[in-house]
Amino acid sequence: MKNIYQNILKSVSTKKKLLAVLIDPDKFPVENTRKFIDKVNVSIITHVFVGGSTVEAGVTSILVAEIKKETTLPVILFPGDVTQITNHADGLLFLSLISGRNPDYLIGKHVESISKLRKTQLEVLPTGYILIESGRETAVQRVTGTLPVASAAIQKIVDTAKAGELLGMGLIYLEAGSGAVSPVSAEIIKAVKQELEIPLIVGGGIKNKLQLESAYASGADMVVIGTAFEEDESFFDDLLV
Ligand code: 1GP
Repeated sequence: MKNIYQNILKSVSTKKKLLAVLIDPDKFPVENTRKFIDKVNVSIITHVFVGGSTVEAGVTSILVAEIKKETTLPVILFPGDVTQITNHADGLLFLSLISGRNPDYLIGKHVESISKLRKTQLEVLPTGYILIESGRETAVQRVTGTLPVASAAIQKIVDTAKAGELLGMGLIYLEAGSGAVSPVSAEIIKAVKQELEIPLIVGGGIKNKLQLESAYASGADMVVIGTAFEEDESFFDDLLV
């Protein structure tokens, strides 16, 4: 039985901070899996996310199967599209882009995914996904055709997160976008956390331990980092258990 969400709740209640490494199948050579996951296994990383805005069909499935061979950490899909759903993973972030007003990414893709999801045992994690402006256009913005919320519009971000919670979502994800120049600000994280009962995920543009700790201190329960590991694997050395 999968219990990814229950374990996240347990961590939040015991104030254990969570860290997910994001692997983008579009950029990650599958032959590097063992070497990369060996480093993940001796770090403070608690979850492996796999996904990207644009990934060739079939590639995710092969990569996830390889990752599962190398780690006991939960592997969770963070899909940009329905084609990235694979039963090799443990769970799926069922993301609804609640900062945007594109019906495809609010509910359309979800309906499309059901015939595929029915054939899997994935634990589905309903997640309110909020894209926050971070200085330049992000892949999520481009692919979804939506605008991020202005980073100064803190009340709007808080209200969007709360609306997601009241709609029954189990997680809220504040996203600055992969490779963002600046991560989601401490002020935004604090304001959202204060209002939420459900766990808060923060990602995008976090490149060092200081930024990671700042996100945690502001109230992030889980942080997601992709680019910093892609660009320099020595970052793992700062995050040893
Ligand atoms: C992107 O939040 C994730 O969806 C991670 O972002 O690649 O900037 O770490 P980075």
